[in-house]
Amino acid sequence: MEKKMEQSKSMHINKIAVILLSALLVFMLMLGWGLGLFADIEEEPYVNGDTDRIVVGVSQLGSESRWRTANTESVQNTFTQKNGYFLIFNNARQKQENQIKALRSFISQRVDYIVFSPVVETGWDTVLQEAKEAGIPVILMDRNVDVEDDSLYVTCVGSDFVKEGEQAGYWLEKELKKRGAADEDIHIVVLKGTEGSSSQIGRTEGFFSVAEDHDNWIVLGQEYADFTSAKGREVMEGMLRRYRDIDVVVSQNDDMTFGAIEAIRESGRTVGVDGDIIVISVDGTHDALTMVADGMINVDIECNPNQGEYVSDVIESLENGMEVEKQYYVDENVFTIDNVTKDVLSQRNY
Ligand code: GYE
Repeated sequence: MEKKMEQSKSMHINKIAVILLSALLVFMLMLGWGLGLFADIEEEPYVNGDTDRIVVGVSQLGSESRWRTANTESVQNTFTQKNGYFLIFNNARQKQENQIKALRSFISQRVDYIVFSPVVETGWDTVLQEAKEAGIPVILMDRNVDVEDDSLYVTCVGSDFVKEGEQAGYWLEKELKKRGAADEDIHIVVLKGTEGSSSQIGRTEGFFSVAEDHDNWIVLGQEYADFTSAKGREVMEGMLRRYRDIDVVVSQNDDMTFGAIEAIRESGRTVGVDGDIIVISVDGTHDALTMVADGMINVDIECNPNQGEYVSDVIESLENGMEVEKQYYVDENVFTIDNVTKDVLSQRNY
């Protein structure tokens, strides 16, 4: 009898514990919901073809710059459940082997589309062939690939990097004329982005195609600085030690520019419109445009990272059986102190 009472007492305690735990669980779920913690979590995992949404596998190359962060946000804000997509996103952290792994995993998951921003141009033939054989259309975003057979991808949505480089050159031409220095010796250093990436290759080609026409433009040095601020600073410090008379820095993205400007100022020299060294940058991020408005960066060639919607337009066309072009360029501008208005700055979300 006593045993029975003890048993029912402990069952009672167990019941209370279960009720309390369940209440706690419900409370925590509601709290999480309220805080929006679950807002981005898909309600059911994607299992090979088991969804009526369009499944897009996106392989992003890394998170080296402000531009890249904005590009990732553009993708994540576009390929949402609300817009009819199921997004599988992977960040390759600057490693081609990670991107190849991600692409293979998208193929084995039988996604509807592969979107990817290749860290470098070469070395993609095999994996893209695998995607083609699996019947999965590949859309390149931002950077391009260099492959034997261009039927391995459907289209590329990105920027005209050669044009960006040329624009940097044309601006310098005009500026030197304006200063009455068109025939003087001009000493230039170039900070280049990730070696082998199409943005680095195109911007270099574009700028040098203009520089070639000017015998008085003397390129003292050109080095890779990986599109990062830390590397831009380090490379610039070395160049300042090596070359005494630098007149112009051409930096292939804003993050390297920030690092370079720190190094220049620490060396006791000044930058920008009234400074010792002319600074030319690329990207047009909010922080850099603020420095253009303050006269610290002379010119910023815009590179538009908001490419998610362009890619989704391409997917929509493909879904409707329409033909798409092999290359789409996004709209871009050139910014100097004369056109970075308050409106431009307030609208810039990256
Ligand atoms: O300019 C830079 C980045 O490929 C256009 O990559 C892109 C470049 C961009 O990290 O900031």
